[in-house]
Amino acid sequence: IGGEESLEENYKCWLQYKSINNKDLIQYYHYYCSQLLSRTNSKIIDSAINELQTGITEMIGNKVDLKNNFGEKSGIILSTAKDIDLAISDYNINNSIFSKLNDEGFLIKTINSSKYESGILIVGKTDKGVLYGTFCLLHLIQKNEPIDDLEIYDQPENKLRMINQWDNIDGTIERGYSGKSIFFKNNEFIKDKQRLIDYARLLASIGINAISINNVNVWDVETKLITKEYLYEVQKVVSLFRTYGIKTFLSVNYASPITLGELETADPLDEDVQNWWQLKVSEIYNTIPDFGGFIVKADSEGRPGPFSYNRNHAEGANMLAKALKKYDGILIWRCFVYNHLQDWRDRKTDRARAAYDNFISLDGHFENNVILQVKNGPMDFQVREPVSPLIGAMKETNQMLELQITQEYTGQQIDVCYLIPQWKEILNFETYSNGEGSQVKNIINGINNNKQGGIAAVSNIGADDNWTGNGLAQANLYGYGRLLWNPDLSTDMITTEWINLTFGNDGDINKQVKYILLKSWQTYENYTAPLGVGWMVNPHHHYGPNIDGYEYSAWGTYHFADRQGIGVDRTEETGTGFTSQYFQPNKRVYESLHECPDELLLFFHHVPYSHILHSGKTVIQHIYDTHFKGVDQVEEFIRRWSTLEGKINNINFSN
Ligand code: GCV
Repeated sequence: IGGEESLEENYKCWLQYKSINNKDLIQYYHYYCSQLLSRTNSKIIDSAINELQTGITEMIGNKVDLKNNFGEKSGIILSTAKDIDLAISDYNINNSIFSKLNDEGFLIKTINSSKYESGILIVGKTDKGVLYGTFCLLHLIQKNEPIDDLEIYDQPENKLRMINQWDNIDGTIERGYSGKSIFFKNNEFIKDKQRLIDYARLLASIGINAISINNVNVWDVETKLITKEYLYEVQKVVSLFRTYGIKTFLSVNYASPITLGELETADPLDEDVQNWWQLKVSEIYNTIPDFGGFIVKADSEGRPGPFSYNRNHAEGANMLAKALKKYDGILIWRCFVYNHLQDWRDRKTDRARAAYDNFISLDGHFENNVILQVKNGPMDFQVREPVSPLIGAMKETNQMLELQITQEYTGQQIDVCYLIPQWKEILNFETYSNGEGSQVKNIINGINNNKQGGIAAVSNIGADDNWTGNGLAQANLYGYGRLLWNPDLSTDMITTEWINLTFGNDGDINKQVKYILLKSWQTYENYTAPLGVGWMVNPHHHYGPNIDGYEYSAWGTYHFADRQGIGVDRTEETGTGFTSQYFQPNKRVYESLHECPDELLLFFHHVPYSHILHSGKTVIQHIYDTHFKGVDQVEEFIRRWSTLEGKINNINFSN
């Protein structure tokens, strides 16, 4: 098991395009897909054509010819809505539904016309829609589904669907567990771009439309990415992603004018600083007219920011946003701002409060091309945290959600931990910020409220042959894209899709892999940090277990366990008052020892070990039992996975 074939399969992820063996099916697909024509010319549609030619050829063994007309036979027709006459009666297209689709939406329809070209029509509102429709059709074929009566309308439910790379220009990746960067090496851009093209294909196939290519911790060399020295290389990456409908962003150093040695201050209210950024931004857009914009980590974990000049974060962000606005650029400003030099004896300061406390009073003060990027929880991507109370609380400000695909605190791609169930819970969380119906997914998408918005997540890929170190972690990247496209897709459906596209349609594989994936998040929680306690990891590298790893440190991440009890009192009545940042009834539920859900108990309350949970067990018994249960569950995973030997080529699914 293993060898060349599995290497290639691992690399292809969910774009396997495995050949279909059933002769009847091949003939049937051949009937609809043996030729191809495009009514629209664009680079993005060229990517769709390439993908169709590769994918269909590999799956059904026949070359797909690009034609100007089909003659008697049928084929695939690509077009944007404006380049095709949708009113043709043979097409029988409900024009009114189509006109309601957003700019990235598409229609796939099987047409049997006697007068016009017949076959499968993929019409996008724009060329991006055509590309998304193309991947949708290819996935249907890979899943061996019928295509003779298709009528699919689909569109993304989030405006910005973004990936954040935490890649450093020396080739390392902060919190990366899958090898080195595919972008950079030894302070240069990697010249061979094949890996990036394949990454762009993977991302486009799940609907990702934006990427930032360097770490939010922007060190000295990376600061130069916005200078002549590197801009030309940035432009090459932008052009490559552009052909897959993906906008490219850069993380920038707030103190760039100083670090680059051109000014002595980075004060956002200083005129020289403002002019410096305006010139810088115009230089970037002169080179790269469709550049996405900047992402900024300011006043966070030692990075520079407006606080150094006694300016608030609206003043800090707006200065950059104004420079970008002229070019329709977006400024993504992270809310991960907290004191990382805390005294562990001080129980009044609460890191969980920080994002809200730093930003809430600035609501309505940001330029309309600023989007605040808020981590899903108030701390930092723990296996279990409540949803950040800042989400929804800033009603006059654009917000987007930040998730972490890379498994920094969830097993570092050594342990299996499928995060889709966690993300579904977050997206469905009812904030009550505007009464009922204010779930996270409705606040941040930018669609329901006609604002800018969406979701970003820290990538889990690297230069490993299988991209993600542990092959099962590919499912997190796949599921991330699918959830961004439509947060209402069920976990079960996304998981089945991923398994079928990656491993084929075998019933046993489906059953066992699904079992493992669906149980893995809770299993990981069981054997690491139950009841919302968090941080049971070794310092710096964050792979556990270490109960007191962060207890007597400056990072603000404590569990306050002693011989009497455990947990952080974040109530308004006796604790840090963090609970008061929530809207009712969430505030009441978290404040109350009796109503607080078990899984978050130690996040909100300090209790004796003998405290009885809703489950009827004491806290200490729960901690014992879950740890033993977690180990049993992992053993069961191993047992089930080994039953697939001989069925999965790439059973040694790690590098
Ligand atoms: C990029 C956590 C991580 C850091 C990361 C930071 C952030 O603290 O451990 O590696 O820095 O989050 O999100 O900025």
